[in-house]
Amino acid sequence: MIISSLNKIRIAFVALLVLLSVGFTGCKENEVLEGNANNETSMLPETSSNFTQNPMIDDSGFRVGQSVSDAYVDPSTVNKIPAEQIKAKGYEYDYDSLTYELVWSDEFDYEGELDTSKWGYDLGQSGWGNNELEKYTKTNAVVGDGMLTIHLRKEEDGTVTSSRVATRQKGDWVYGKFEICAKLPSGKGTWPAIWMLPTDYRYGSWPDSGEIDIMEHVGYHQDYVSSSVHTKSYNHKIGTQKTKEIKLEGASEEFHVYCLEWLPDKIITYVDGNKLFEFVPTKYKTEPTKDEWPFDKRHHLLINLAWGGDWGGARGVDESILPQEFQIEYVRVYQSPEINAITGQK
Ligand SMILES: [Ca+2]
Repeated sequence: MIISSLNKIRIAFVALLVLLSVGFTGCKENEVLEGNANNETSMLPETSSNFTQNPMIDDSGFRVGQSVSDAYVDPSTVNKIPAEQIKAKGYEYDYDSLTYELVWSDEFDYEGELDTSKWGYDLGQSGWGNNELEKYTKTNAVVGDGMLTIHLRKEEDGTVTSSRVATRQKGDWVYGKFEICAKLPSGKGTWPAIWMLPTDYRYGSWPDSGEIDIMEHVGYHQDYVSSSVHTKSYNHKIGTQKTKEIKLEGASEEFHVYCLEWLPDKIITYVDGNKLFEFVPTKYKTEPTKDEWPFDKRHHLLINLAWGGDWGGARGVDESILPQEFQIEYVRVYQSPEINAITGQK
């Protein structure tokens, strides 16, 4: 998932209008999201002195529902981190002998709504920083038959609805192995994603605190799945994001296991056990800093099915392919005692 610089400028303007119209009243997550369903995304500069009074901030400190990764950032927190601290170096471990223990999972072996002890929702029709067309609701995410199904459908009023779910503040990790078994939707305009965003944005707003895309697929490019990372130095805005795609026959016909292995000095993704993508920051810079490797702070998982948008809708959308489904058989998170021992993680 990406944010264009043009959009950032536009949404900053809209954010100002929202601030003026809403005022500085406190808003709960649902009120904000439902009440601003028709607004554009909003994003304020991370140095804004208005942050602590921003009405878009929910109880967890996030301005949820306003853009793809728009979070409250405490400038004092950002400033405490040395800009030139060397990252992703000096970790010694035997990759081949790493062991992993299951620390979190959802097998979706229940019926009805998502388990809210594990998942939250990002709601609304904000464009999410990517000019996406869908409106996210809670009701488009349904658990049954042993899986989570995200329904993408056109409502009677013409709105195309879907769901975006996240483990933010309920499942947040530094390093680990993440396995998601999923079957993708198909058709021009669909854009399913399995990805991670920083929970605390310690290094600043997107993309400075990082983004890990485990799996993305756009319907007009059927059977090509990709993984990417975004950082301050490597991101879509400046055309330097690190990304790779592979052909995956039957991506929308069968379940495949998408896996992220997040280590203290590299990120690797796999599909069905085959390596898709590898990001080793020291390949690009001898002494990486947070600008190349912000991935030493906790991140959370997101699963969503977008409609249209800068990438998903790059060749238009075909409403005749609706409804579509994005099915997730399970989500499993593992951590390695060996890695935890050398990084001080629990
Ligand atoms: Ca299952």
